[in-house]
Amino acid sequence: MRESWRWFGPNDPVTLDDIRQTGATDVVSALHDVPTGDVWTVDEIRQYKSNIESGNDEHSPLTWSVVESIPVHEDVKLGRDGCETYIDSWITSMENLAKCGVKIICYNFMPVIDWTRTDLGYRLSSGAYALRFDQKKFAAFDLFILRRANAEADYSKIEIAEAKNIYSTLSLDERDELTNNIIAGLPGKMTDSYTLADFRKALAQYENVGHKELRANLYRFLAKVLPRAEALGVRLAIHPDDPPRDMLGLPRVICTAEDLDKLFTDQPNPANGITLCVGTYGSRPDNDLPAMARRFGSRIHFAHLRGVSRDADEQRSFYEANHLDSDIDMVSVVRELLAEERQRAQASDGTGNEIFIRPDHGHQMMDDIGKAVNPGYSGIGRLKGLAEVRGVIRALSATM
Ligand code: DNO
Repeated sequence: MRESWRWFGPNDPVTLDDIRQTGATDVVSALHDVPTGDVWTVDEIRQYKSNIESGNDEHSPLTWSVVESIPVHEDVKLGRDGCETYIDSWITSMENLAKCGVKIICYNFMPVIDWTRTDLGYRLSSGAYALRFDQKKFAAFDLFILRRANAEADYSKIEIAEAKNIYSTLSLDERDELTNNIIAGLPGKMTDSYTLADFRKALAQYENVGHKELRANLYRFLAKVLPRAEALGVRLAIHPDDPPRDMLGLPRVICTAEDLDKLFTDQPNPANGITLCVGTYGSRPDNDLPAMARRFGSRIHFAHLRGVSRDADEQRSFYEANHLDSDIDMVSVVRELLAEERQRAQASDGTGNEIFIRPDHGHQMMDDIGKAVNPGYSGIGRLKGLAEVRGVIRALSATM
């Protein structure tokens, strides 16, 4: 298992020196400043990589091993005429990364919005803060702030009444904050930031794009990208839609084991793989994470480890719980990943069999509190998650 850590670049308050102290050996990052659709040049990649790896002679070495993510242009998701140019640029970026030795690429295919939460400072009984997705608050945004056309059709009468009630209790600042969380996006998002008016326009573009069309557009993208990836030894790792279901009238197609079956049936190339984002898939009660880790083992090119705790009365709402204490059986997931690594080692020459994991999102706790951190990407909270998971890995490895 290779322990990696997401780094947002030189402005990340959690620095490369901090990462070294966590014991992680690999960095997960992206050229965040390159506009979506533009090529990542070899020079830019090399410079970024050498920045990450510059202290390696004197300190514990860090390697930029995983890209999270090369954004996919909205025109590709929409299947618009001319989107081939954006697919070609994506492929060129991938080729350039491969030239520099970065060969695991996470990406997603979520229309308009990337990962989404309603609360970025949800207070836990311990005093630490977590991220939360509250379905009722989200409905309040959709129905009464965004006022999306035909949104009522997606909610029951009771849900509309609850959303109205919540909306009326939110202060103006809270409404702004909720809006901002959803339309401006969260760190690492691979979509644009919008004003409310632009957001409505972006959603409207998908009027005639349903699941079938979005899937076809994803598969068309992959049919072009995968043969080149395979030739270069690059492994692609699609990130699931977070939360894993349709939202705001948009189709989402990487949410369940069934979605993954469809993906691999259509595009069986071995370079086609997934980011097993345990917390994302686990925010649906019908996703059995240890079973998914087993079933899609050979397709897991990257894993995000984090837990979620769903509300008892509304399973679509959740907060991000401790890495080991959540609705997800993390120990069993890790056991499956270790078993997969063993199998790979036996089947090959032993190289390239390790699975890259990273502690996904951490709580804001202790000295994280009051600091400007990227929501979900605190230093101490993630360190706690990594340390706990590392303990599980060591203990299981000793007995397997
Ligand atoms: C959130 C992340 C996402 C993820 C992208 C992958 O914490 O998991 O931003 O990086 O969706 O493309």
